[in-house]
Amino acid sequence: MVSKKHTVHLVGSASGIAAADAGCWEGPLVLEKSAHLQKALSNHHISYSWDAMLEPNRAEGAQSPLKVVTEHCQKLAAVTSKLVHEKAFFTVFGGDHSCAIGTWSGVHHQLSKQGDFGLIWIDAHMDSHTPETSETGNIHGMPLACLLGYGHPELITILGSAPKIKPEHVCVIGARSYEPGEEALLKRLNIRTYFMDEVKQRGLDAIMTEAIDLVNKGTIGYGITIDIDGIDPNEAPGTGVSEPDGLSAKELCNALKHVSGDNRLIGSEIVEFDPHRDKNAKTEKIAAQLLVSILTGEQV
Ligand SMILES: [Mn+2]
Repeated sequence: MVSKKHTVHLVGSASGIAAADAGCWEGPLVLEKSAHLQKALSNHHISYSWDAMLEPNRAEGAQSPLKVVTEHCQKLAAVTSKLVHEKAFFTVFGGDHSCAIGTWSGVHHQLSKQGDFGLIWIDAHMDSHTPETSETGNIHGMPLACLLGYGHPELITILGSAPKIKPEHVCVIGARSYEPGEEALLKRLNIRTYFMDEVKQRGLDAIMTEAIDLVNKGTIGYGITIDIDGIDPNEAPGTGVSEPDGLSAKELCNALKHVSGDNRLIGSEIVEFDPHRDKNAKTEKIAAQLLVSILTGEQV
């Protein structure tokens, strides 16, 4: 009944340049060598390859963060575009969440002639700032707005014109920390946002089922992007901007069975794992569990 994905193409986005605390840049490098990840994948008979490990140009003072992030996302978009062309199921490991601009611009580049795609955005935050509403200017607070066509011109037009995705094809799950400017944008665009209160009330299983219906309406497929900070920091301390009262990792892995069995799932993303803040590899193990659940619907 469940169509399992036995092969996954892994891509690392080893960049934290768009975040205030850049520690997450090493997340993908740690996962590439992670015995926990290797064991989880082999226990579930999943074959995998690391197709790319992209590192941004960190030459100090040479370029603005905007330029570095733009170039980095262009490279990432080229990788995901190629993988989608090859019908290869992918998971991008970030790095800060600005990688989503690259990941999903690449998907858009490959699929836009065929139709629109949807996106499930799991996150404690809304990531929907524009340069006008952001107090910090940190680009990792802007990727969803960018994909919707709002933001720095060079970021919203990576591998093609803006927008990459339509508001009616997006939903946000787990939001609990945000600022008025980004909340106003999502409200104005009428984007379905499942705040933590609603998730607690209805359960993640029901929410995920509804979210999948939403991203499947009027689209030819959809993606999922999971920010580690969506999960409760007691369970997943290894992330840069943690917020209390988050999703249960177990409940999230369980709910992912609904996407794993769905052939319309194009690719996935797991971001903001910061190994420097991790405790006893708790978050590293959760990243591995999330991947297994996305691929097989099974729990580690
Ligand atoms: Mn995020």
